[in-house]
Amino acid sequence: MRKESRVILALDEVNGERAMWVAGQVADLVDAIKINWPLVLSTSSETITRLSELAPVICDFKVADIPNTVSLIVSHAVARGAEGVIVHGFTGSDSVRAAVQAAHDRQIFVVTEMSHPGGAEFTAPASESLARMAVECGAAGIIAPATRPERVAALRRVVGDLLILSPGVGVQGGSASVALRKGADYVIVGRSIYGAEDPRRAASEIVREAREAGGV
Ligand code: OMP
Repeated sequence: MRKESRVILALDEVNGERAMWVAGQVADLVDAIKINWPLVLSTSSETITRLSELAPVICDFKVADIPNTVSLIVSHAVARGAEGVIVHGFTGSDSVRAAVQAAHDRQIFVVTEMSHPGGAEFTAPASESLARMAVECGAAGIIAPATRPERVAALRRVVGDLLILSPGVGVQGGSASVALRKGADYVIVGRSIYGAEDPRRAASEIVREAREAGGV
C-alpha cells in the first residue's frame, strides 16, 4: 500500500453504482479503499476485484473465528484481490497467526481499541495486549481510534514501526491531523467522503489536512 496522502476511504456506501462512482472520483487521491460487509453484501464479492483495479483494497471483515475459518476467509479475500484484511485480535494468537499465514505477502491489520463509545468498555482495557500480540504474530499493522488520539500515541509506543490505521475521523468526532500527529500512519474516513455531495472535494480537503499534519 502506498503512503502518499495517508488517507484511506472507508467505502460503506450500499448503492453499488454510487460506490463505484465515488471510488472513481477519489481513487487517485487516497492511498487505499477499505470495504466492509455493507458494500459486499449489497453487491457481491466481485466488488473487491473491481475496486482493486482502481486502488489497493482493504477488506474490513473484522474476522473473529477459529484459525481454520479465519484462514478460509482471508485466503478468499486475497484471491479476490484484497491487499489487506482486518481481523479481530481477541480471538487469540493462533487465529491471528492463521490470518497472517493465509495472507502470504498481503497485509493483516488487527483491531485493538475500537473508536466508538462502546470501544472503551471491553477493547480499551485489552488494547495494549492486543497490540503486542499483533507485533508477535507478524501482522502488518493495527487499527487504533482517532476518537481517542492519546490512545494512538500509547499504542504507537507498543507497536514500534508497525502501521497504525486510525478510523473515527469526521462523523465520529476525530480529527485527521491530530491522529496523524499522535502517530497514525493513515486515517480511515468514510461518511465524510462518500456521503458528501462532492466526494472528490471532501477527500481533497482531508488530504490537504493530512499533508499539513506532516509529510511521510
Ligand atoms: P466513518 O465513521 O463513516 O468515517 O467510517 C469509519 C469506518 O471505519 C467504518 O467502516 C468502520 O467500520 C471502521 N472502523 C471504525 O469506525 N472504528 C473502529 O474501531 C474500527 C474500524 C475499522 O476497523 O475500520
